[in-house]
Amino acid sequence: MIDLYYWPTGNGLKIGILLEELELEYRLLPVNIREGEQKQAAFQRISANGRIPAIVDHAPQGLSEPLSLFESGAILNYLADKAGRFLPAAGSAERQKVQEWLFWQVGHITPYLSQLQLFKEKAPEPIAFALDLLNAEATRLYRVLETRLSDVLFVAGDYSIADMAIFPWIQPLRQGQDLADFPHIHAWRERLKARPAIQRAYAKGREVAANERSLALQ
Ligand SMILES: N[C@@H](CCC(=O)N[C@@H](CS)C(=O)NCC(=O)O)C(=O)O
Repeated sequence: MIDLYYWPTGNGLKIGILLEELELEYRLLPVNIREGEQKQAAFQRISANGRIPAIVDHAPQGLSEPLSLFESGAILNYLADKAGRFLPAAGSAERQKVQEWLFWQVGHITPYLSQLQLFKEKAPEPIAFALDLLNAEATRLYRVLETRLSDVLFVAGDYSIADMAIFPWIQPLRQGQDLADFPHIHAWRERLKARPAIQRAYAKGREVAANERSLALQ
């Protein structure tokens, strides 16, 4: 059994998608980050950085004690390896491609797009310097993804945890982007939206907090 400490944001949804794709048995444990529950000591014993998502695997292979993990990239890698799906075998070039795009998502997409959303949606007054910089970076990142998807159907070739990490963060309306300018991203996104596992993950997210903006698929 896997416990998923979760809120339906971009980073939470990534793990929900993978667990649904893998059809592993898991328990969704909401951590209401809008009410500050991520600051509670009990949660921070599992997630030292005080952020969702985090997991506890109560039956880790080859270990006698439960294993807890935080950081969405580490969790995606761990679960995909545990199930032997959506992440090619160690030592293969295909695995390195998944890692390349997964690290790109964790290192660029989440930090810049989350800051853009923060400055657009939460700043008490518009700060032109930050908005210009972050809008330009968002467009640049969309171009990187568009160029890649003009060559391949999924970012690392086959559908993988890298697509699952990127998908919840592509919210064009919210991020001031027009997918008419990015037809390959549009087609990739429609392919992913049609996957039953992704639909189930979003439905579970809506049961937890229907108004979370990351759940909007426009
Ligand atoms: N690098 C982390 C980022 C996690 C993260 O930023 N989580 C957000 C929700 S998407 C959070 O817990 N925010 C609560 C807060 O800012 O206090 C990961 O990939 O897991």
